[in-house]
Amino acid sequence: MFGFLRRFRRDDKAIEASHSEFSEPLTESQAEPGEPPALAQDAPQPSIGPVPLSPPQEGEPTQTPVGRLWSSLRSKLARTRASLTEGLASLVLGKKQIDDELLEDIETRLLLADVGLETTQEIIADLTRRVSRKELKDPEALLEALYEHMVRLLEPVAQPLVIDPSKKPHVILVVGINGAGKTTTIGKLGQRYALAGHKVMLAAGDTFRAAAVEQLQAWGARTGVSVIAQGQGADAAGVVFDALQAAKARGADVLIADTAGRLHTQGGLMEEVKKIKRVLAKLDPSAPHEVLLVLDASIGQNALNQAVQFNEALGVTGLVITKLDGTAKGGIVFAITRKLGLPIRFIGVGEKAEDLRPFVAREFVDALLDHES
Ligand SMILES: Nc1nc2c(ncn2[C@@H]2O[C@H](COP(=O)(O)OP(=O)(O)OP(=O)(O)O)[C@@H](O)[C@H]2O)c(=O)[nH]1
Ligand SMILES: [Mg+2]
Repeated sequence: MFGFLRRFRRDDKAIEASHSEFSEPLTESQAEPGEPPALAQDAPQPSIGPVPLSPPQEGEPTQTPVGRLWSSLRSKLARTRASLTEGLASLVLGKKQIDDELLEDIETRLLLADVGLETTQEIIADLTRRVSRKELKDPEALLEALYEHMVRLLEPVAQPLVIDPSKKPHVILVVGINGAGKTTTIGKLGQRYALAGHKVMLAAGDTFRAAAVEQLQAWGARTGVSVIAQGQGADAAGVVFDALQAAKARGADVLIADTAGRLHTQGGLMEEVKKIKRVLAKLDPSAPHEVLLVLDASIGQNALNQAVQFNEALGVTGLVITKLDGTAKGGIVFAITRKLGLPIRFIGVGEKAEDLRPFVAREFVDALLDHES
């Protein structure tokens, strides 16, 4: 069931009932930009028949942590969801037949959300084929098929980052271009693993940018995680080498190494990060155990080329896609998946420590399409 269809139906009923003495005005504040306004929570509700049991809507109080998480991911991905679902309800409801207009509208929305031409065409071709075989009986069934198709595309890459307890420490090397969100992601990851009971250390391997070390130290102080650092201008590979030695000596479970932002076109800087990788392997031949590439979702299709080049140079083993909260182009996750097929470990949906979420395909598509599983 899609929340935007249910709300749209409910609002229709509310408008019909708006002259009733029980009805109260709809409030703007509960609606997200671009979404039809929801009914005030404590207003007497007109009778609209059975409402399916569903997760809470934004703005509703939630009792359980699971409820809070669900509601919050939906609100974090609001921009992409709005661009994918806005106005779709009016196009779907009241239609008995699936027509070309609806298929074209879905195609345009997928393209605008940066899902990418190839993936969009593949999805539309699949839906069209199923319509012509009469497998999809009405527009709502079409949307369900779209939803399932999108989940199927992402499920193979939704692979969590598992900390191997036999590695002491499990070394995570974090790479990416300037401003992608590497240091912030490391701060969030440090907190996540520390809360999970791991002994975590961070290595301040960005010795290039002024204040990079302080930024990591501030995260360490905030989350109670130790940071191994030297000053700005120190040799990055040397800092990371020393950090691994210290982490081994202290029996750390996880070491996460920050690196300076670099473009894949900057040959010298790419060599530097390759060197970091090599020196880690001198102390532990199996390290780094994860090369985590951080990609900024808001830079759209440019992220694709970067990812390919970083992968070729460094053998990326996992991705974090950040800033999905600030963009209407969250469909880039599908384009990245098609191009690379690399495991997506986490998504970043804000600047706070708790705004790093393990990537779960169904939960992600639920939030994008306002779907309630
Ligand atoms: N909205 C939002 N902002 C984010 C997210 N992740 C990081 N940021 C912000 O993006 C900006 C850059 O983040 P950094 O972590 O410094 O990025 P970086 O890759 O370490 O940058 P360099 O070290 O300069 O290469 C900061 O203002 C972060 O707060 C996210 O998921 N959502
Ligand atoms: Mg940084």
